[in-house]
Amino acid sequence: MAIDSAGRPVLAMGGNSPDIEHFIARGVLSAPETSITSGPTDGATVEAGSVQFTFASTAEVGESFRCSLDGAAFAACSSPLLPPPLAPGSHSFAVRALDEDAVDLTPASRTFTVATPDTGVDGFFAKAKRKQKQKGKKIRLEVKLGAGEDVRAVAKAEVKLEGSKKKRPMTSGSKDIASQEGALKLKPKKKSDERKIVKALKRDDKVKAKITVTVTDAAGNEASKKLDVKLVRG
Ligand SMILES: [Ca+2]
Repeated sequence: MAIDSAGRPVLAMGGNSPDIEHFIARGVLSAPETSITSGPTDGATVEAGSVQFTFASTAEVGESFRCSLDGAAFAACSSPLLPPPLAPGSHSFAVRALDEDAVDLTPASRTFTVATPDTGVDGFFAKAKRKQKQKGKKIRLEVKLGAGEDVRAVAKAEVKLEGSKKKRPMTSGSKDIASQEGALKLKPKKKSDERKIVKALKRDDKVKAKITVTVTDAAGNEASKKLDVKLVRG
């Protein structure tokens, strides 16, 4: 085989023969180019467990791949590649194609970040006045709450009147607490309960309520707090 001035092999017969096509395909004349076709893009932040790469190359004969995760030695791999679960933080991925004779000397690579999983509600608190004063014919309980992130909040309560074991439900309905801090107002689910509570307060009976405040963050994590209060005539 003849060698040209640049050190490349040339075919004596020249022209566009099938032999040349074969030579190129075998990587003698050019190494395959590798490309990453899907997966985390450069600089992206992704959820742990969602990382998967697919890749392709220009190799035509005997294509295979070698992958490297976080700078480890290149090892045989195939597309799609689903790496083991990655710890939160920065990661890098590189892949190079090989064909029968040559290896891609310029691997395709991506650098990305795996997000810290959201496993809880940040900085949640809820509080209520121990004595909740009631005026007129409406019964209302109020709680204050907040969180270090946006949450959806709901408060529910069970009211017990002196001398009765019956639980009379109150609820606030759901509310978005996006400004870190907010309040929820609860009212009785039933008008008949509201009337009975008003009457009990007029008699100065003991009226107690157990409130449960529940918040849910954007990732679906829940936190809740129970608060014991008394209802008094105000
Ligand atoms: Ca959270």
